[in-house]
Amino acid sequence: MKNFKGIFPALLTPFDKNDNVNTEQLKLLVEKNIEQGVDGFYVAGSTGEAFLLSEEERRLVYKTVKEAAGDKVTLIAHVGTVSTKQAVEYAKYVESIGYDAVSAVAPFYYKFSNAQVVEHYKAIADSVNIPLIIYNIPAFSGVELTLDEIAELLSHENILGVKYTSNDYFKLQQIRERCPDAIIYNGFDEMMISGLAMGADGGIGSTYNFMADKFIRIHQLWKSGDIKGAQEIQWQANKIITALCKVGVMAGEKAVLNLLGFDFGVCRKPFGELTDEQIDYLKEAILPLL
Ligand code: MN9
Repeated sequence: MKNFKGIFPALLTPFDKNDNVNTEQLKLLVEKNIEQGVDGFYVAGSTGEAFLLSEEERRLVYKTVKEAAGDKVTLIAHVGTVSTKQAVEYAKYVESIGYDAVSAVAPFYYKFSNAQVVEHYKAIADSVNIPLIIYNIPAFSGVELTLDEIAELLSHENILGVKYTSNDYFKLQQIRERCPDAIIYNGFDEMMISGLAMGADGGIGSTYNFMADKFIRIHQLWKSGDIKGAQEIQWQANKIITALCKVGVMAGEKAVLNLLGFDFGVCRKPFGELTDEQIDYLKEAILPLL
């Protein structure tokens, strides 16, 4: 089994002038991040605008990243959808093209019961031979599984861990204590060291797309016991994340990549395009800190 610990950019999806997935740019980003030393990628998640992609486009993103990364790093495909059937279809597809794991946000919109959400996860885990990582993001999904429910899922032989995107770090620590073997990813980049302090094994994050080096360093310093050093870089990264939050995180990240020479286009509607003033602001606020 591949290494699941460490730093995993949640890849953005580039769009070209005609609003089609720009596979060349996606490959370039994958290559650049591998050079920086990331441990793997989280593909077609929230950051990748998964819910704004057609089925065909999502499959194209999975395939493109696999082609670019080969077997060099660990690949986790986000296969989450509202429908269990559809999530299982994506899971089978990514398994067939060589992904190392699947992950899924809880099914949302219809306010399914937690018992239904648990069944959804088990159905995905049972459908493939690669492990499943639960994507816990209550602020977006509206689903808050209890500690007992998360622990029950993590006891399933094919459920490996949880991508934990929440401010409730007490709960992260409780998951760690109950499930010592689970892989736990910190989800909010701006609180990476909080996650590590409470027992996370690494992080999956959107800002890593263009500053994975900072998070690799935070993780290394943390592991070597240099907490002060890790904190210093976290604070630097947070100046950047503060600027991104002012304009919209994903739109801002694409704009930063464009300023760095990529051609990532803009986020899909209903996300809006940034104004020239916003892009100038990002240029001044972020580029000197990279
Ligand atoms: O889970 C990302 N969450 C979302 C990962 O995109 C909703 C994070 O990387 C955040 O984008 C980042 C900025 O708040 O921490």
